[in-house]
Amino acid sequence: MAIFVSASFVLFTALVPAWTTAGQGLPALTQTAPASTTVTQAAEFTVPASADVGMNIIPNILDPQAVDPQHVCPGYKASNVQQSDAGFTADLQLNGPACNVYGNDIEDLTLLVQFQADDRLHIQIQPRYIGTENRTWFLLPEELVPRPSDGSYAQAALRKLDVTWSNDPSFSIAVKRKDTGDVLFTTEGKSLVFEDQFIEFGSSLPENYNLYGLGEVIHGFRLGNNVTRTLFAADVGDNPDANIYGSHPIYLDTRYFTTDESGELSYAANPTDKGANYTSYTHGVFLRNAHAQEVLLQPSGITWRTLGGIIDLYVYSGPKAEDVTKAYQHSAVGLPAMQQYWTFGYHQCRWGYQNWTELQDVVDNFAKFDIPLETIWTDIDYMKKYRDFDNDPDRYPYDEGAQFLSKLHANGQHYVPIVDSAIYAPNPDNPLDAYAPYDRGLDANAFVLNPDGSVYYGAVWPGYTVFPDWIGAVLNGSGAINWWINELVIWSKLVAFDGIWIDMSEVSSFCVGSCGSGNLTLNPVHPPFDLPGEAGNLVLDYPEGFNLTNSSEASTASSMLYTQTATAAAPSSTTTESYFRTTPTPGARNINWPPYAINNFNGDLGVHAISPNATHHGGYLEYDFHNLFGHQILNATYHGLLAVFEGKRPFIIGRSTFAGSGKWAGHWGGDNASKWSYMFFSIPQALSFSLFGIPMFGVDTCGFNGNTDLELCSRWMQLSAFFPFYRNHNVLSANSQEPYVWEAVASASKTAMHIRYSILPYMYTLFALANKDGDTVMRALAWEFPNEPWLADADRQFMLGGAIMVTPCLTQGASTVNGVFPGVGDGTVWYDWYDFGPVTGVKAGDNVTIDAPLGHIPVYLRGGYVIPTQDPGLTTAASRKNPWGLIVALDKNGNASGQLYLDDGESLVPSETTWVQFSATHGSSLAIIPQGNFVDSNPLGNVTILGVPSAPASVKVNGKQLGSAAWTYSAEKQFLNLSDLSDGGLSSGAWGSKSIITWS
Ligand code: MIG
Repeated sequence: MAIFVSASFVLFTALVPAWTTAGQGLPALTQTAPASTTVTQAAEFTVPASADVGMNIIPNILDPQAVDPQHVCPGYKASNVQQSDAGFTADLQLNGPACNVYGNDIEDLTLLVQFQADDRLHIQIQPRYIGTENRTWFLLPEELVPRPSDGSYAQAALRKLDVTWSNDPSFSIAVKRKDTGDVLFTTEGKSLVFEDQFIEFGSSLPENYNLYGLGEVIHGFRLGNNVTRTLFAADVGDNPDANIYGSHPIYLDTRYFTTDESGELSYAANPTDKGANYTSYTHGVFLRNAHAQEVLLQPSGITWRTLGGIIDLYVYSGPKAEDVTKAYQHSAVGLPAMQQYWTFGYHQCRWGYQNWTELQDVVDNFAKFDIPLETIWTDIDYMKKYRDFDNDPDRYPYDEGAQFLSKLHANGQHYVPIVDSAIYAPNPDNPLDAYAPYDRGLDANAFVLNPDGSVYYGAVWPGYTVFPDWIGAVLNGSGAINWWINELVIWSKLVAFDGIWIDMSEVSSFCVGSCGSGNLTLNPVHPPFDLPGEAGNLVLDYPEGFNLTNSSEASTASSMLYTQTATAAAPSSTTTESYFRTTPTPGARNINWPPYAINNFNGDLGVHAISPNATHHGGYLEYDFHNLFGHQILNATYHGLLAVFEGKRPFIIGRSTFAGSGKWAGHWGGDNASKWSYMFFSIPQALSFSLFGIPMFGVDTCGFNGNTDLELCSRWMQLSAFFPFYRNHNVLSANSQEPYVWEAVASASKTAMHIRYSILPYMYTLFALANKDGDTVMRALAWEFPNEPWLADADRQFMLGGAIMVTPCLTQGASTVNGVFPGVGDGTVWYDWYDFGPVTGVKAGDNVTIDAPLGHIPVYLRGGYVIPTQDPGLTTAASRKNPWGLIVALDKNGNASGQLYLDDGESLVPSETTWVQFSATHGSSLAIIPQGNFVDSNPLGNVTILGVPSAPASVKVNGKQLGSAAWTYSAEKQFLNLSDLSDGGLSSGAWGSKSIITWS
């Protein structure tokens, strides 16, 4: 990384990092500055790269000198056990001399066990004297992260879980599933460690366990038993296994069993026998703790380590995965936000769209090539010197933008700009540099502070910046949220955006500490690194597939990437490198350098983020709230958009998320690369966000960093067409990758978009169900087929709802893909989307080779489901005016069911809604039963019934016989198609009243 330092710059050390006022050591930092304080555009000062270097930290898990808390800590003893209707409470007291291993031991704790619901158990362990010792930072405020209610307890007989505890050799607690006696979580054999800066607890787990979740991480869906999950929001690329943007301290644990003749279950550690009968049980564990933490998954079990807070643990009994995710969303984090209909259209983005004219060209090109385009996005290019809420007057002027946007909107299309998390702090000596959002924010006490109460100044894109203080706003009533809402409202009058993309919300800062304090006269400041494309730093790499001519090489390359881990190599024992380690200080926390060093990808917690001792209004430390910035900016933006678009559902895509962000926003997968491995990783990442309750998920299609190519981009445009959030995004200066750039990609995209837009009613209905009941949208095969243990790690295929299975080709050079057809052992029928024919001759667990030439993505329909469709248009608005269709995929008994949700597609609380239930029975009739007051006047234009074994003699709609020209039957593929239902009165208002279609 180059540093821009010219000869006229002199050395100076006027930094006031945040920690100086906290009385902690000042790391050696030097910075160069112009000799004069007059800032000119020509000599733009650069924060030196050294300003973003912290202490040389060795992560505890890699440190040969690290002490294992289990070797030195005494654990606790329980006493004063009190039973109640809700469960029980006890006192816990340290069971020996304090170990103070990575903090100060807390002598006295309290235990609370509550059976909050039949299927939900709460275990809470916290310091006994929080109130009297004024250490409220132990408790995560409910205003920031609500607690599951403990209001109505489950009667003992109804409880699905059971709890036992022991004092031998020290306190431990175990949770059992009552049905099966299976121990789900037990701390037995592990001492509880509870210190002011370090908590450790954990559970042994069965051999070869199946755990999922604990994100955000780039990893296969099943986590395996040899990975440490670090949860600490970081501005980094999508490095496999590392901590990245979001924190979701929840996992699902699925266990497979065989049953003997007497009905006795036995745990199946290697359930590979395709002929055996398996059943599975899934439970979930949520730790309501927002501190920096890590979870060690080892062959023997799970160890949870957190740098603060309390043990606030919720166990969900399931027994199906969907029971857990529903209960988790209902009780703890909230149901996902309903999205506007248009958000399911195709989104085009890139870093590097230079001006409105270029944007118009892109929009025009989609039209020219007949490719659906719903939304055009702009990255930071539109901003005036990277300042939020401020357009560049030359490249993105407001007047020209108004014309562009009114034309776009008239065409039924939309526009979403990026908004960064940090706010420019202008040069106080230069009146021309004034920046009103900053001034208004200062007046509103909207920004994060230093420990001494002065404003904290970090550095991001625009130069030195301040950071909105969401924590102070929520907990202390300071002004960030109202200020942010107001800024969005003001800017919305200049730019008619339709949604907001939130970036850098970890929250990122390009220097350590308050590096801007005393230095604001140096603004504007260039970031401490070259931008892609700048200073000869071009994205010149050849696409990954460039030199690979056969698939075996490609799969080797991909598997290498897959296994690559982001953790630093463990230092050899002969290393002479000296690391910065801290030890506990009696009576005080070491805020900037906690004694337990998590395996943070950025190293020192203060690197590329605001400092842990940055202080929120009300005195709250960033240390205790770091993982919540990205969550709370989504909350503030949600309310901002409600103010801009009264009564309409806010559309927000955010980078950093926390448990519960789904109730406000969706998420994109962050900075992936144009590589085959990253296309694969998009599936497990999406499935994880399903279980986190953030279904509005998608990744940078065709890849962000690096150059993509025709083959990868074709495959990826087709794959992402089945993700709820469908956006192509590219890094600055990489080759263009809009779908029209290659003929083959254009054609592949159109094929896939034709399917996507056809099934929009199905996708929208899935979202309504997610919003109503906590259903997932993208689903793992294992969730839908819980009796097939060989699906436990299946993440190269996925389901969209219960009805659609996608089996994408993820291998460079390949023209076939291997896939399973789950459920066939139990009689599930699958139909090919393209020719409607049933899949035959497949046995349970078979890996079938499926044709997948470039431009074709295998998609299957599951028997037993009715899928509502609508003829696709080039926009969702056009689609919504088209005739409806139904695909009725009969199961082996001739039955199928499904539903359709209808409303205006945008209202937060729609006044008119309709649910339509579809139910096919006996292989001879389909009932359509609408309920509600939303009126839709489009006809039912087409009904296709799959799995009809012989040609019917007559087809009737509402008792009226259809003419023979109105339907056809395929004997070869065994489907019946009704292409004209007008005789049955369905030529308009398909869902106006009850209808029945019969064939026999
Ligand atoms: O420091 O706005 O993840 O999507 O294109 C990089 C520029 C900032 C990171 C986002 C990426 C976006 C880029 N941003």
